[in-house]
Amino acid sequence: MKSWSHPAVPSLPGTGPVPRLFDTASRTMKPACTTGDASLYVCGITPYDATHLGHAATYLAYDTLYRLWLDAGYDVRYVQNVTDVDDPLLERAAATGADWRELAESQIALFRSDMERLAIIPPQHYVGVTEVIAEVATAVKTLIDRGLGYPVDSADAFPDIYFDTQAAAQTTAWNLGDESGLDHATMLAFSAERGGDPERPGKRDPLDPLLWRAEREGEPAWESIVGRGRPGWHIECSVIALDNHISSITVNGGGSDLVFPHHEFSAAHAVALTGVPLADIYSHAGMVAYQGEKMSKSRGNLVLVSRLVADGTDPQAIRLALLSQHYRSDWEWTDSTLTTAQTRLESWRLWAVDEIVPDRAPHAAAALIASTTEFLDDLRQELADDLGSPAALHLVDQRIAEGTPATPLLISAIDALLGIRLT
Ligand code: 5CA
Ligand code: ZN
Repeated sequence: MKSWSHPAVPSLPGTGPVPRLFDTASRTMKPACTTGDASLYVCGITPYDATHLGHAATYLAYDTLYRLWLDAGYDVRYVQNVTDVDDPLLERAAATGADWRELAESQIALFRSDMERLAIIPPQHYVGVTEVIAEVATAVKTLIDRGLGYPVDSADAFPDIYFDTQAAAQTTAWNLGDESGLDHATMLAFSAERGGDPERPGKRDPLDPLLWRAEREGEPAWESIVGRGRPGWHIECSVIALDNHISSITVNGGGSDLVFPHHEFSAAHAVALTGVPLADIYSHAGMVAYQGEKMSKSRGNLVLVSRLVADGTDPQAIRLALLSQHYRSDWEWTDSTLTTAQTRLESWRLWAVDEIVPDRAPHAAAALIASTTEFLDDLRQELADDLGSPAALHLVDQRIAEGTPATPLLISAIDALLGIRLT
């Protein structure tokens, strides 16, 4: 489906360092990409209640990674999905009397415009699950043929198809916990909370996830080689990622609420289909909370980007507010997060007004070039260290306070690396 428009990203002299990123699977910091081509798959929205600040924070984290890759001279291939058919979307549509397709379409449109306002670089491939039904069904068939998918009968439908976790652990290169590293009790709890159905009778293992849901009355369904129905959630992301990347993905990203079961089983399905790991790095953004709890559609404690903008907030201030928190920490949005960012943005803009072009100040040129170069190097280093955006913002504050003059290069660097346009 249509993505959104690309913000202008100035190119900077020299090249930035290879960014290092925390990998959930190995619990270590890893260089994100050691070849010239970087690829990124980030789990996209389920299109209702978009775009809240939790979503925005997660997409901004991977936008920062993208910007660092560009600065390091990489070609970047970026794929993002849209879960445009799934239980929560259908439930919301039913509860509000909306047509699920119209709900999805309008929310995707809102998401696109919010991403544009926030200057988030778009994926080259933005793919809805409804666009890849046949591909998912083929993957499910392959898993069945390999003894990794099995039917579970239900009273009111044809059988659903489940993934056989234990068979996969015995016959493929994947083991349960490879990605999440969680203990079994936590996996069971997360499965129940996050879209799984550990209590469903007839499954071989309570953790086995749904690959294909057979048609139910009143629910959307598609004809396919595994019968009429629709895709399960995790296989959707495995298939969209595998279809759109040449080889294994450099970084598979999303919020930390996806560590288990979603990313564990997306990885499992991909290994079962291809024999190779889905990604080099499994990266997770922390959860943004509001009023004491995780900001989530189910709780309804949402601060929407579009609402803030409609109330007159500068989207650049929202961006700066989100960048002021480290992407991996869980944190709470408050009014002061925003007012601090607004004050900061004003002071940076005031600094930029007094821009000095080195060529026009020959007597001071050498010192000016030296201070500019050092500033740029430091900014690159802070960000390359696990997307250290709070440290990067403090660095800018500090250099401004010390009287470092604003040069065109520094203004471009803040634009290219932080997505903050000052002039
Ligand atoms: N469609 C699935 C992924 S395949 C999904 O989780 N959709 S979502 O709309 O619920 O979330 C979209 C993205 O925002 C996911 O990466 C999710 O992990 C992230 N996210 C959701 N809530 C928050 C939050 N409160 N803080 C940070 N990130 C969040
Ligand atoms: Zn996903």
